[in-house]
Amino acid sequence: MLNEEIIKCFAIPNEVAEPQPLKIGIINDSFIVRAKHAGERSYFLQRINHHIFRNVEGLQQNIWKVTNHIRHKLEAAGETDIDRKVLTLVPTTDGKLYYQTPAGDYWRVYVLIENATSHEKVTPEAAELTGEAFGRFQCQLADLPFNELCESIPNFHNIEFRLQQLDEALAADPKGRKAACNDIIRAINSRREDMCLAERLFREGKLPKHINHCDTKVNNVLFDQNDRPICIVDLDTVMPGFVLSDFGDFMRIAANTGLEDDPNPDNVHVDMAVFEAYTRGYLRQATFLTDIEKELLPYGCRLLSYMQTVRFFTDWINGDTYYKIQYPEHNLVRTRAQLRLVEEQEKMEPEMKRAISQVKS
Ligand code: GN1
Ligand code: MG
Repeated sequence: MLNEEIIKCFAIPNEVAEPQPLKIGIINDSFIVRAKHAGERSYFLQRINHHIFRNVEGLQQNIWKVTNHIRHKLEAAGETDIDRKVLTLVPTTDGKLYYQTPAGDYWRVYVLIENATSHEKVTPEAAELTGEAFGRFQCQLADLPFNELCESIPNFHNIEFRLQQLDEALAADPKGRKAACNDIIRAINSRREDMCLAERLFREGKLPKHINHCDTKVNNVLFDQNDRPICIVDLDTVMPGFVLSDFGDFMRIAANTGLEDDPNPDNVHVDMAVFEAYTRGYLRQATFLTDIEKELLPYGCRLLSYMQTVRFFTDWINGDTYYKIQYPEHNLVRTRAQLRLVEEQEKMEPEMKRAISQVKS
């Protein structure tokens, strides 16, 4: 089916031009659909990667619930320009949240947010505003019962499950890569118990779950022309989880002086300026946090770096079946860079705690 035929299946009231491909993201395919007449709405068409997101119905329901919930909050607060502050899904002509082609592909359409940009790197100033944006996002969703959403990728941020996947990979060792990785295996094993703390606290009823974004990278925030965050995007992984996930995943990427896949782990340190700035912005908005959630924020940083270490390492052992790689040892390099980040975050934990306590006072 041609993309211009697909777009006709959605309830778009105005005349639009042919979809044009956009080079963003590595999971879904995205297209921009411009209005034919000035002053009318343009749209954002996406093919959903249903190999990764197997429950497209559940995924789209999640996005629908979350965006409507936020929209109602913005309306109640008397905000203007709401279509720029929350994503708007456009249903199909028969009222569904996605269109499935006869060939079995899944498509969805959002209203395009005009005159907005995203950033890959973050300055402390931008980190503070981004912290506010994600804090506000979580706060807006804090009264939406977490079990109203499904896990669009089951056990996505469940470290016990990720360790089990690693154990299965190591037992099979399909590429014979295990023998050369004893140092990594030791480093992962020595931290297992500590890293499963959050899941244990949840089972004991001590740590709550909330709705999380689960992909809190800086490039998932749209900024306006004055470089102020306006809208959180990429809602595919919005699902129940610990607030630690969103805080920790942002810090994993942004409060790191090195790269996620830095070939030289010595470049990897915690960027405390970014950590402090994001924390300041985040805590200003995330007023719903319980004491234990606040206390565990530095732990959340380690947890997410550790989880990513385990996920990259599992993919290395499995023979690179999940993450796209740019060179043969990429997943091993990623694993070592993330493991170093865990070690650095362990060292900096007292500093992080101090920074958090200063924000509170
Ligand atoms: C994937 O594709 P991207 O960059 O949005 C992954 C995240 C990982 C990240 C590591 C659905 O995200 O969980 O943290 O790679 N997303 C999925 O770079 O697995
Ligand atoms: Mg993503």
